[in-house]
Amino acid sequence: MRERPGRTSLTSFLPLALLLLIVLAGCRPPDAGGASARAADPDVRVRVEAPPEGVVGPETVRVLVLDGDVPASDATVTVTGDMTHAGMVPVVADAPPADAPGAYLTDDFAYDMAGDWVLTAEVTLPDGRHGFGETRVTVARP
Ligand SMILES: [Cu+2]
Repeated sequence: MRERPGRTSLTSFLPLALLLLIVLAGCRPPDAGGASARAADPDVRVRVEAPPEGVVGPETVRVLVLDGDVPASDATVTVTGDMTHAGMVPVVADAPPADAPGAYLTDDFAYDMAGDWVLTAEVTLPDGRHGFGETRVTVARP
């Protein structure tokens, strides 16, 4: 009645692997997965600007978009805030065009928890090309 070592290690590894998969999938919200699955055009350059130290509550996030070297003022821009730990609902806000060519500002974005955040801007140009940019912010309690 000898156990086959190969079989034993496989059956003990499988549940672990499944659990790891589930945990990893949970860390990554479906929105962000879909966004990164779409190809970014290398000409669409996106910079996300927010104070690196935030406070729980409203924040204005600024996004700068270049198409090559030319500011792109007719893009559709969405900013998604994800916390770096699992189980949070992402904060999503539109960023309409702002004060300067190629600049966009969120008008309804707010941090809802203290901790580490990743802000991702998804940009779509009128011709359908995409670009992405991100920045990290540490948010404190007010
Ligand atoms: Cu959180």
